[in-house]
Amino acid sequence: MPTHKYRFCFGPWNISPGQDPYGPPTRRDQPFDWKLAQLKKHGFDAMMFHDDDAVPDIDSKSNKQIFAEAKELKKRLDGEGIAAEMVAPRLWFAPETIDGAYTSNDPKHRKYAIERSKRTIDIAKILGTDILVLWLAREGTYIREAKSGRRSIDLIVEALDAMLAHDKKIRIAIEPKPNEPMDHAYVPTIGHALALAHLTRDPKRVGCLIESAHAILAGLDPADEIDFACAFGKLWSLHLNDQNGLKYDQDRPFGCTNLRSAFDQVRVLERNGYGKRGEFVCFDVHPFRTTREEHWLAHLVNSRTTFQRLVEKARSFDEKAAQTLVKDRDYQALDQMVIEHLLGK
Ligand code: XUL
Ligand code: MN
Repeated sequence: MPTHKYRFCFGPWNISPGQDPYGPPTRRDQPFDWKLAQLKKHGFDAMMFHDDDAVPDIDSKSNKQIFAEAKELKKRLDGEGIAAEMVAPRLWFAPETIDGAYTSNDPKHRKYAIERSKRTIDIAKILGTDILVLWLAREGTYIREAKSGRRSIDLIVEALDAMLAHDKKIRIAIEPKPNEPMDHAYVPTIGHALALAHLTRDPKRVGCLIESAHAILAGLDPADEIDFACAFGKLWSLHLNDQNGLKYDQDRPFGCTNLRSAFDQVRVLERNGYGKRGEFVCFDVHPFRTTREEHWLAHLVNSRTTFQRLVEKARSFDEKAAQTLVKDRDYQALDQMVIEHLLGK
């Protein structure tokens, strides 16, 4: 099996202060500079950005100010030797996106969402990445009768077309999630994301980002989702984490709940040569609420360690022996072979 080195990243939101809907933060919030220093100190290669991680209070700033601040950030990143992996418009916070962004029933709010997405593309360009990530957080419904599903698809395609036209180089990676904050999202799986690409003006520039927890929430196997996206050459980014069943989005450390599923994800990444075309392995994980400040980066470092240990496991897995068992249709023995391999025998 050909080998290569992986490059790792996370976002500033992954060093979170611990609040949940039932209680306040348990750690003091830290400024961006501290987070960047932590990323570097722990040997990560790149940072992911929401538009307002890159340019705080973006809605109150002129384009001139936005571009100047993005350029300033680019200088700092270059100085630290840190790449920007992607930029994503945070289209779920502003009053304009209460009823959705591209699918809002209010045309003024749809316009706001598209304009903000174009600014995000400009920021991505300044930061030196051609990846725009779209987590379509509020593109869905709280009640089925509030929107037309068909019209919503047309509106999402219209918005994607406006973004593709705004910049000839930008690639859009859609990050599907089936629910939360919505009851049902319009783009819940990788199949939906890649089908949408074909309705746009430039299908080649619309791909996807897979998050393990989001696939699990859709009742799907993250490894199969990875294989599906790779069959189309469309896996442009990745949020590895874990999720214990059909609950709220947990963003647990990679491998925390289901080590075998984590092994399967790493195995298909290896098989598909993920990372060889410049893609990064990102961890969209959060510290537990109970985590003390002195252990604040542990969930990220541990996720990377688990990933690297599983790369070794994938590379040392006896594929020939496995294929013999497949040929004999002895899946019971194959099952035990995987378990013994993971247990270290
Ligand atoms: C939400 C989620 C986001 C995106 C970035 O569940 O995963 O953090 O990854 O917008
Ligand atoms: Mn994510």
